[in-house]
Amino acid sequence: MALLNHQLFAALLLMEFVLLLSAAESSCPAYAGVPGTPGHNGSPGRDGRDGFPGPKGEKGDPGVGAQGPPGKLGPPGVDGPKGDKGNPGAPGTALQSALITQLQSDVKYLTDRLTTVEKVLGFHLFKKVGQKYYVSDGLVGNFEKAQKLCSDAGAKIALPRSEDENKVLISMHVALQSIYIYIGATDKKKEGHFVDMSDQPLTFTNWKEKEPNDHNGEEDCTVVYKSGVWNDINCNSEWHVVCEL
Ligand SMILES: [Ca+2]
Ligand SMILES: [Ca+2]
Repeated sequence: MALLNHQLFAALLLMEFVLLLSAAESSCPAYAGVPGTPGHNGSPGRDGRDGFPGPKGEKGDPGVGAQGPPGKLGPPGVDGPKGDKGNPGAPGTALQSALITQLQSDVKYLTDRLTTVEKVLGFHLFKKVGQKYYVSDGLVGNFEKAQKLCSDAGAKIALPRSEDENKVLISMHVALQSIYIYIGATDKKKEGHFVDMSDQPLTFTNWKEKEPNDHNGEEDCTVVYKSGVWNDINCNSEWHVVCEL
């Protein structure tokens, strides 16, 4: 019975559908009716699946980073070749030239004095008077030997040029225990005309009374006594040798 009702209901529903369809297909226009109000927005749908990877993008601009700390010191380089000689310097001022000349003079003076002092220190006995040194090794000889001993030492045979120098030479007698000391004055070239070893006239003399007397015509050399007075004497006699620097 229920199945029959159901079939009947379906048949009626089909007839109504056919009638509606034929009405729609007829030439007679039908009234459209008033549109209904829009319905409410529905709830958001579910998230879609991930899409496929897009194309590769363009290369970006260079980045601008902060400068890093300085690196470690590298190993030393190899010495380069020697440079060319420089140009001559500008001429010095007059003051500089004067200063250089003075310094050169001072250096020469000091060098000469040092050379003298080194020679002095080569002798056992020496005494200083002014800028002069009297030196001796206590040797004895004739005048020719006396000259050679002194010249071999880069010195000259002693010759006092002043009272002070004569006094200091006398003081050598005490140390040498000598009677006479040869001094560099002779009249070999011209009798009675005593000169120094450079043939220059003597600027200081201290002859003993009645000397020089050229005793027996054989006295052309000179010695100094302990008292400081001078006497002409035979050049072959042997006396103490004192040199001067
Ligand atoms: Ca003489
Ligand atoms: Ca004499």
